[in-house]
Amino acid sequence: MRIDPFEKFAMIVGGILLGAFILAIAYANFVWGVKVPTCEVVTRPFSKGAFIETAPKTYEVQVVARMWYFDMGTGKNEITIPAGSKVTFFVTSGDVVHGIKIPEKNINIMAIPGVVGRVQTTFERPGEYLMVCHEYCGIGHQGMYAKINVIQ
Ligand SMILES: [Cu+2]
Repeated sequence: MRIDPFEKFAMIVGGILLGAFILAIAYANFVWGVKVPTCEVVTRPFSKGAFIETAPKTYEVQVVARMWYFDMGTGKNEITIPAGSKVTFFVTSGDVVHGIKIPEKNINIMAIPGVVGRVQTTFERPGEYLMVCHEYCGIGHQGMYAKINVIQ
């Protein structure tokens, strides 16, 4: 069977790119500790935010994205944690599709009604980290953000 040289070239380039992407994901995972966001199939969607300290410097945050704020169970649009804290975010939406991005931590996860997403990260350095909505969700979208205050 004869294979067109251009098709062969496209398949080789495609294979090389696929391998490069897999290596990049593996490198980010094992060297930088970046975890690929996952869907929690066994966790029931929740309707209220929660901020729970499960161990010293270890937190679980249930985030409910709503028009146009992130409910994290603290009564305000922010949480405060000490430097070095490991935080697991469980993310869902109470209305439409939103997105959560924490640019400094390379976190980008969708907030989808009826689905719980999970992503984990460690905040090593003190500072103010913005959590912004990156999925257009209505007229108040541009003001939809929350803060993660990491203190010394
Ligand atoms: Cu939004």
